[in-house]
Amino acid sequence: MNFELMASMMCADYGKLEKEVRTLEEGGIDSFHIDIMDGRYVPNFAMSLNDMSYIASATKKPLDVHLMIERPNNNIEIFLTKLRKKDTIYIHPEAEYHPSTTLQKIINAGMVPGIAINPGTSVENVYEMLRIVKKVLVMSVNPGNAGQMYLPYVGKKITKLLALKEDMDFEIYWDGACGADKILEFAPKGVKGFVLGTTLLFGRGTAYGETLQAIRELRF
Ligand code: S6P
Ligand code: MG
Repeated sequence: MNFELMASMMCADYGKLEKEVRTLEEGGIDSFHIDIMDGRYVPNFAMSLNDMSYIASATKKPLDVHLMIERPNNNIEIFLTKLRKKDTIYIHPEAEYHPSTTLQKIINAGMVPGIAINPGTSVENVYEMLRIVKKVLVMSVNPGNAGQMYLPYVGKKITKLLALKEDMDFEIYWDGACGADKILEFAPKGVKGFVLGTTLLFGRGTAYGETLQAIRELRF
């Protein structure tokens, strides 16, 4: 089955970041998920521009940059200049007065535009933006931290999005508390990719390559 696996780099070991990137790449990760948090839109700070730029320089794989910041339009040029064309930028529509303007800047820069949808945000609230973006990151935990519990009501929203994705031309990605059970259930339904954090990939005492291979060998 064809699906993508992304590593949530806020969960990595920063004492050996170079090795973390290399091992994940050799283990077959598809892209590096970069959570940027400003301490305002979410009650946490995570990943600096330096972290992001270092990882971009250390890998040829795409970066998947998830902006959990207020008014991303105020700072979007910083990201557009530091990232590569193959990279994705997700914004949270709730954090922006005019999210379509910010998304247009991402498109104009030749990068991949995405929105992240919070557990409490409805598909209807972001409906028009689904025509603009290429990727929709469905959050199955509230944004701000790794290691949280899955919120089961998010499953219904994914069903709604799956019904829209062909006509509106976007792909669906999963972010938060992703275990093998979620991949088994949602990859066959058409969810395109999964962000892996502490639930499945990091801090579990298993080599990344082994975990990634085990996921690829899941029987659907
Ligand atoms: C949460 C963030 C996510 C987490 C990821 C961690 O605000 O956007 O990308 O890093 O959910 O995975 P886990 O398995 O620890 O929940
Ligand atoms: Mg994220």
